[in-house]
Amino acid sequence: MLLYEKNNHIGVLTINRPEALNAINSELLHRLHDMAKELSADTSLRCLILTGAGKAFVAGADIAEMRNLSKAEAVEFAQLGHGAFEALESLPFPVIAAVNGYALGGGCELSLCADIRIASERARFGQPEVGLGITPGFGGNPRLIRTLNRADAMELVFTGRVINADEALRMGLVSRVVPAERLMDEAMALAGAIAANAPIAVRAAKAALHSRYTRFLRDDLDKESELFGSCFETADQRMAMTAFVEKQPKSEFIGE
Ligand code: DAK
Repeated sequence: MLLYEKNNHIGVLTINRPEALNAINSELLHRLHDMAKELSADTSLRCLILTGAGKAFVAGADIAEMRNLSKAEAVEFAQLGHGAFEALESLPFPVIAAVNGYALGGGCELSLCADIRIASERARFGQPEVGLGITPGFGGNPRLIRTLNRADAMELVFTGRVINADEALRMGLVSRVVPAERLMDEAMALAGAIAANAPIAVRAAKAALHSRYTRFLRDDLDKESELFGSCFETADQRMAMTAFVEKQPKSEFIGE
């Protein structure tokens, strides 16, 4: 599920579940958490690139696994996700997300745990959760509101609209868009520029930049888990997720 390589102080971590467009299930969350702990202890690492195998970065949390969760299980799933994502976000060196394709739902949220996002022109971003009867649950709400301007963050979450790489650039969700075949070279060049700088200074800069960004983030994540749980076991959540898994059209939402 995870592939890892390291060369010249730069690590490349690839989410590798292409048959499900790298959708994140609980096993993958455990592996990501363990991997983040391992990487965090590697004092020779100066930068990490995070990407996805195949045509997706990550197409979201695994809807098939999620659809029958109870409210309590959903809160637990959110907490598992928050733990893994926070471990990645708090790695002591810079992390670049090289977004190669779909970054939807939990995938967009995973990319938000990186310090820098660069996108292939084929990348697509979105938080489609409200169309599945739930809220974003892996930190999308607090991280988007810290990353984008308020109107763009609200519009993305409330509409569930999927945006292309150019629109993501306009919103400041990514810092550059590159041709698909150049994505990993550009990510490597960026990582190389970071890795050529003084590692103690770069780690210190990351800690300084994160200080404000992460203030109150934990409170906001706890609030998100609670609200996320409240959407489960509703008729709308069950209907919308079942429709996705069974490849059927959705019925109208009824607010129950
Ligand atoms: N989950 C599970 N399987 C997925 C998946 C997903 N999110 N996305 C794709 N797949 C699977 C498809 O079911 C299909 O499987 P097979 O039929 O081949 O077995 C395979 O990947 C290929 O997908 P498609 O055939 O659909 O490929 P297309 O190119 O036609 O379409 C697509 C690509 C990305 C437009 C489409 O796959 C799609 O709409 N996927 C779902 C996108 C989505 O809605 N993502 C957001 C998921 S909700 C939480 C924390 C976080 C979250 C939720 C809870 N808690 C704290 C509890 C986050 C929620 C989400 O991420």
